[in-house]
Formats: sequence, structure tokens, C-alpha cells
Amino acid sequence: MKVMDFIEKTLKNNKMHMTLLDPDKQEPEKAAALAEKAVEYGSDAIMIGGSTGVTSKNMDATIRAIKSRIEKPVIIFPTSAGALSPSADAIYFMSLMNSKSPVFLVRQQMIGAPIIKNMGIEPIPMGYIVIEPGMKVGEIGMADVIPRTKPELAAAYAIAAEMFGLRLVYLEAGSGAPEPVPSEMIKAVHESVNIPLIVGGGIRDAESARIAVNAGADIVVTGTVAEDHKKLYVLRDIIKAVKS
Ligand code: 1GP
Repeated sequence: MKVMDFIEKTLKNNKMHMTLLDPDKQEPEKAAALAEKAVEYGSDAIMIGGSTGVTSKNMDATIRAIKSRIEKPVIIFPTSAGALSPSADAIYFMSLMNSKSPVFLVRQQMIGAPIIKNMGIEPIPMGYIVIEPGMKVGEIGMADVIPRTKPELAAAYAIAAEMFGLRLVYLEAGSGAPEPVPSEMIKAVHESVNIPLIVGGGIRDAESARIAVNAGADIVVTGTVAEDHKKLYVLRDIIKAVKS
């Protein structure tokens, strides 16, 4: 089954959780062990990506190690066209919609598109919107970050994403953000579009995950909490909150 079909099918009955692992932050075997734990706790897919230090070598090695241990989809969350892998099940083919640079709007995508086509991995078109503070991805992606007080601006970008025919929209506060995307903003976007809404960045406890889901997030992404082996119980509680 295609990964997008799996996402749509799962969302018919349930909210989803995805675990983000950065291939630059641990060895492939460690990433695979973390992915296995996350899936055991109920995470629906593993996303692989990071803002810096991602190469096609560590991307491919990490994906292969993970795929040898789990059945759930492994999706590339790309930084650039220079760090792709044919071992993934799919790639978020995304445009950073509020970037000030055409590099992140369409140029990296132009460079990557023929490579992805040759590799035969499934592209999932996604509108990526970076919310204040945006953290590293906001800086690197030259985002004109959406102020936390402007839910209508995030909603307008999301409507544009849907009108472009993109299949998913992602509200991103940035990995390690001190606070997640505000619930009013999630609600405004949820009420404005019919495509599934992904929310991530700064979700570090079950309560924040519950708030995001109650506001209308369809898919919750956590990265940082999955990186600390000693804090995996937090990941378990977050996944439980998303699914309940
Ligand atoms: C970043 O939304 C993801 O792209 C996850 O963020 O690391 O803060 O969970 P965290």
C-alpha cells in the first residue's frame, strides 16, 4: 500500500503519531532501536531528517537499519536534494511555503525531483509552514516565521497549500521549540482546510500532545523526546495521549 493511502486510511479512525529521528544524532543501530521502541508504543511511522549534518550516507544507513527492524513506513523528511535514499518508503515532497528564498520554495525540489523519480520512492506533496520561533529550520530555511499571534496567516498559507493540490500541511514550531504551535492557530488551520494537518516542534509531554489533537491536529510529530533513551516513557505517554 502507498504510504499516503496508509495515512488516509489510518486517519479515518484514528489520530496519528510520527517519530522524527535525526540521522546525524545517533548511529544507525541506535536509531533502529529507538524506532522499534516508538513503534512498540504505537507510533505510526518514522520520519528521518534534520536541519544540519544529514548526508545521503547517514540517511541511507539509518533508514536501512530501521527498515530491518520495523514494518511501519519510513519517510524522508528532507533537508536538501543532496541527502536522499532509495531505501525509504516515501518522501515528504515539501515546499517551505513561508520561506523568503526560492531555494526552499521550489529550487531544491527541482534538483531533487528527477533523483526521487529515478529512485522510485513515493513523493507525498506537503506544504510546510514554519511558526515562530522556528528554531534551526526557520533560520536555515530562511523562513519569514509566522508570528504566534497570527493564526489567520497560518490558515491562509494552509488554504493556499490545499489549493495547490498538496496532500498534507505541516505546522512547525521548530525542533526543540520552547513552546509548541499555539492551539488557536492549530484550530484556525483545522477549520480552514480538509487536508490532514501535521503539527510538530516543542511537544514534550502528553498534555501538549492532547492540546494539539483537541485543537484539530491529525498527526503529531515528536523528535526530541525520542532521542533520550531514558525519557522514552514520555514518548509512550505522548503516543497514548494522541491515540486516546
Ligand atoms: C521538528 O516537528 C519536529 O521538525 C519535531 O520537533 O524535536 O521539538 O519534537 P521536536
